[in-house]
Amino acid sequence: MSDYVADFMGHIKAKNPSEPEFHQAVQEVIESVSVVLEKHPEYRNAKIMERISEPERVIMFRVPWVDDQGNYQVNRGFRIEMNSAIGPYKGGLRLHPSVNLGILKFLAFEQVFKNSLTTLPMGGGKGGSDFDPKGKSDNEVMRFCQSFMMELYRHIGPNTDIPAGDIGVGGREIGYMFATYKKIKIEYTGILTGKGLNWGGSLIRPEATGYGTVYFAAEMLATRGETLEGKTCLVSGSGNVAQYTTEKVLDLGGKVLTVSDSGGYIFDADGIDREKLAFIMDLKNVRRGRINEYAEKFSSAKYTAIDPSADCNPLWNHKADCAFPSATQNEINAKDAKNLISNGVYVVAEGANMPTVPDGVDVFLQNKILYGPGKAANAGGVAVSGLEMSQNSMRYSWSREEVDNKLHGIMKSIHQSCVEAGEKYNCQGNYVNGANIAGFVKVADTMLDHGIFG
Ligand code: NDP
Ligand code: 2IT
Repeated sequence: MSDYVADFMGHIKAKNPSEPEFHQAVQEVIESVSVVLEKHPEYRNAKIMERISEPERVIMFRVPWVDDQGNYQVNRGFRIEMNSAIGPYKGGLRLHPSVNLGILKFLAFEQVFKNSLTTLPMGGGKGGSDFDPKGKSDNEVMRFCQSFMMELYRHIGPNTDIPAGDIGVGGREIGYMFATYKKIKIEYTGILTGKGLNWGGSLIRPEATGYGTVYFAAEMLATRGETLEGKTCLVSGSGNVAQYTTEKVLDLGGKVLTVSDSGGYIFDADGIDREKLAFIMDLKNVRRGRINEYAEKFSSAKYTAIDPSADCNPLWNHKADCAFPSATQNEINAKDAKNLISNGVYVVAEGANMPTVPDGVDVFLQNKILYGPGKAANAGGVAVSGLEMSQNSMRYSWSREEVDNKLHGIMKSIHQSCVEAGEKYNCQGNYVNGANIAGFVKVADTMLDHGIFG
């Protein structure tokens, strides 16, 4: 089997050059599911891994727009329609200067397994652009979003492909894109999730990823008879996922010591309370400022700039019980992972997608900590997107409590699926293998049912 895995990865790398993040995501899955492939030759005979790692469709397009000075600008837009075996393509849109084909392919690939774990009928996709929303006016963001949707509208639909938010895409961008689609198609329909409450959005969708990640951490802790009460937590990022992770940690009696942005992080020895969290939400969502302002406002906090070229990130070098990486991919390297362990961290729940490099994952697994990988731990966001789609189809909306209960139930079920897959394939306690195997089997069985076009 190790020959098969090596040959398979050689082929992936040759066929998808210069896409290291995609290689990384595929490598993790093939390593996890190799035991399943060994036991079930039908998956290998039907070339499931070869097919699942090839996007069904990749759309790449020019996004021209005019800035506030009247200058023409051009960005590159993408939508990766990765896999539609179990439902229409579903996944977010990322607007960040680092966006490229390989990064979106890794995200779309992860999304296939994540969406499968949610129990809801959603295939996997991802899209976005190398447009940088930082420093842009609302009007510039609107013109960009309109131009982006003027191409994307041809490829999406409520039963075809339903994008949502990710880094750099929140309620504002979804609003501009939704209105553009409606204007072109003369159709009021759920083609995006993360919509505003007045126009088809679901309660709890903004909160869902962060809340879900904390629910997942609580489930992992429950396997050791523990709760989040009194636990100290390190959170990275200060966007959507970090904010609602912080809120739910507070709800469950924990204490968040850090948040960050791409410039640096703050350490608040007293913990981020609700008033301070409200300050962060206003700073990041309304004023769109930098996190160093937090330390200027609250004397209990210290700001430290992060040097991306340094060999480790000082945020991960503080005494704590739990870590919730909630910024971006590969933000925890092997040294950071060792620092976390030596500082007493024994719960890592990934709000971000693939925030830990493979050597860092090995450190967590070797130390047998409670490590919840992103595709399981952060699936609450897309799960509530799925619930938003259900509500749109019914022309109805559920209460906050109803959606939160469903989210909580889904996170428990994802945790249970990971545990059961781990037990079945003799890797108890390994949530990486558990999540990859459980997510894979449902999609793979469907692809078998559908034959060569599956
Ligand atoms: P936001 O845009 O709301 O916030 C992103 C945060 O991460 C910001 O604080 C940002 O800092 C920081 N960040 C982004 N890129 C980098 C980078 N290259 N280096 C350092 N810091 C960075 O995004 P979200 O909170 O929505 O997303 C965060 C993570 O969670 C991503 O990995 C995303 O894929 C994942 N995720 C999101 C879901 C959702 O529903 N939104 C669902 C599941 C996963 P700055 O402002 O300085 O750029
Ligand atoms: O990575 C993710 O799961 C998301 N960005 C959310 C996708 C969605 O369709 O809600």
